[in-house]
Amino acid sequence: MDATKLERAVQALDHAQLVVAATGAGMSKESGVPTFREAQEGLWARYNPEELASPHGFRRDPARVWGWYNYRRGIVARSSPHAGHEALAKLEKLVPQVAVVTQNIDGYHREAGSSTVLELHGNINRFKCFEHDHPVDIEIPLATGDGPVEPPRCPRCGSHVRPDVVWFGEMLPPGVFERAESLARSCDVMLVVGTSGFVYPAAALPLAARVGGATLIEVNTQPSQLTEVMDIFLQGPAGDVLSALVAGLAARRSGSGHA
Ligand code: BV8
Repeated sequence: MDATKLERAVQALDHAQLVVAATGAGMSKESGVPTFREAQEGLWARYNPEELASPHGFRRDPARVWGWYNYRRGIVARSSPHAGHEALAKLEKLVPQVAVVTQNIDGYHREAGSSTVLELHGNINRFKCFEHDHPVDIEIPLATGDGPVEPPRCPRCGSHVRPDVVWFGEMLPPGVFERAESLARSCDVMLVVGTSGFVYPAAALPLAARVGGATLIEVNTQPSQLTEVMDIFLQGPAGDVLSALVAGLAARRSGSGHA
């Protein structure tokens, strides 16, 4: 990791009132959760993820899609947030306001202690019914295999239960993106962590931050679709880089005697 770039990033954080961390699947990779496109391991290698994560994919074969989410839910349940999630939670003690805007559905940011988390694409551990979005509060046994599983039925209307996540072609939860966009436009620093920048409207948030005059800092193991609009690109895994950023800021503060 480039020490000069890291120092520049720490300086930007040191002067920030509001920091927004925009995170994607790469944020959870070191927790052992495969990134979205890599989730196609084994049985899932032959399906297009945008096919599985879609209403028509579910309508066409509810058991295959439900089984895929069971398999992913099992991975999430058997793992936990890593040092990078914890670093973002710690950042709240060093910066007046921190908001996490995540594309991830694993709930790890809240679990690690972040207090303001916007889940743009929902949560894999929340359920609703397919036909009427009735919230469905059920305990789902953790998947043992990764094959198709017939989804349960809504107790109110009898339609299939589905994960309460945003599928391709579906609108984001009302108000969530608008709030994320307004935070992006007014933040001083946006950390863009572990996202390839392919999926909209999430990928538009760094552009909104840029328009708002924020310093854009990307943390990724490789360049993404967004790297060219970044002010600073810190190449490396989220856990290492975010931990180094927050440690650098804490050291700067204790060294200079700031509170
Ligand atoms: C919508 C929940 C209005 C489900 C997800 C043509 C052009 C532009 C847009 C569109 C288009 N056609 C259709 C659209 C809209 C579409 C879209 O963007 N499609 C893309 C494919 C072009 N968007 C939608 O449909 C959205 N809704 O627009 O509503 C509307 C309504 C009707 C009709 C039209 C429009 C809804 C999108 C939400 C879909 N749901 N997730 C689930 O998870 O199962 S998306 C899902 O995939 C994730 O949530 C995430 O958003 C995305 C994966 O992207 P990333 O998170 O970036 O992950 P990825 O694997 O791609 O990259 C990982 C990155 O991490 C890499 O850069 C890698 O280098 C890095 N990395 C790896 N290891 C590490 C690391 N970085 C740091 N540390 C590491 N250790």
